[in-house]
Amino acid sequence: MPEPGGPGAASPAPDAEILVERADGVATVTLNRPAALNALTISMKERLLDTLRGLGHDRAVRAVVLTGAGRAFCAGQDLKERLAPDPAPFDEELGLRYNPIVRALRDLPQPVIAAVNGVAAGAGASLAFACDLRIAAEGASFVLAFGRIGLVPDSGATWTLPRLVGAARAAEIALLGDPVSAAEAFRIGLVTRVVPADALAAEAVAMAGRIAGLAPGATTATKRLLAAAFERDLDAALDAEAEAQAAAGGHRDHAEGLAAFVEKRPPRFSAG
Ligand code: T3D
Repeated sequence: MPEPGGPGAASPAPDAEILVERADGVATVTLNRPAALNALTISMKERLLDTLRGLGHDRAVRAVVLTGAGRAFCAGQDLKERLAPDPAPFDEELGLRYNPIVRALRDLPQPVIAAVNGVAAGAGASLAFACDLRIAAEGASFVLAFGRIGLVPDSGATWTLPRLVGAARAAEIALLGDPVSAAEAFRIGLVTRVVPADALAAEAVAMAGRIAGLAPGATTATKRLLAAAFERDLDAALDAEAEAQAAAGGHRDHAEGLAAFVEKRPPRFSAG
């Protein structure tokens, strides 16, 4: 039974808007408003941010899966909340809620896998783009729906999408706003795997579990190096790799990895 989101949360509340399930070094975070396609309310965004920040301090968690309950991954901003009297100003909504979530995904020491179970629209797509890896169910799709309601792509989409699929494809996806099917997302490299819907959760957890079995310090350093790759020139990247490798090579997990290799046994890496 997933537990409600937030560090230390314990009592089951299956109606909570953010669910967290921990097992074997993997935390699965589920956006849980299926009747509204997991559209994001203020309370949900605040809970998601708290949850991600809490997971960042949880040394037992080595990898995170982000997914949605029901038939959607996330339909982005809850538009009905925006139509309510006195909606939060856009700069507040982005500055205090969406952007910190995107930064939290980037800053987490653990890699995050988006398990895109259905439509990912608007900021829901942006969340998936901000994850380290994306896998999708066969019926999933990505829609940069912002233009249809007179908005611009936000929550990092104008930054992440060109890096993921290149400038030309990003321009077509963002400017036309047509749905990108899972098959097309795979073809253009937006997702790395497409699986039947009923296999997605197991596939995501298995992938996360493989990451959870690796040396955590080296995994975090790899995430950081990849995240910075497009901001560095080759010389800076080589220097950053050398620095990270010196740290990894001096860690007991490297010695353990070498010992496990020569002893022909699985390594027993540290807890983080
Ligand atoms: O603060 C700010 O506003 C700034 C930040 C902005 C970030 C953004 O995310 S802006 C973009 C917001 N998202 C959208 O524009 C997407 C809106 N939704 C859709 O275009 C479609 O629902 C989908 C393409 C995602 C799915 O279509 P479909 O036909 O499969 O489902 P549906 O029938 O449209 O929706 C099912 C239910 O979910 C429906 O509720 P009902 O009528 O059965 O009670 C629908 O109203 C609800 N729903 C879907 N998306 C949202 C939503 N409710 C609130 N907000 C939504 N975004």
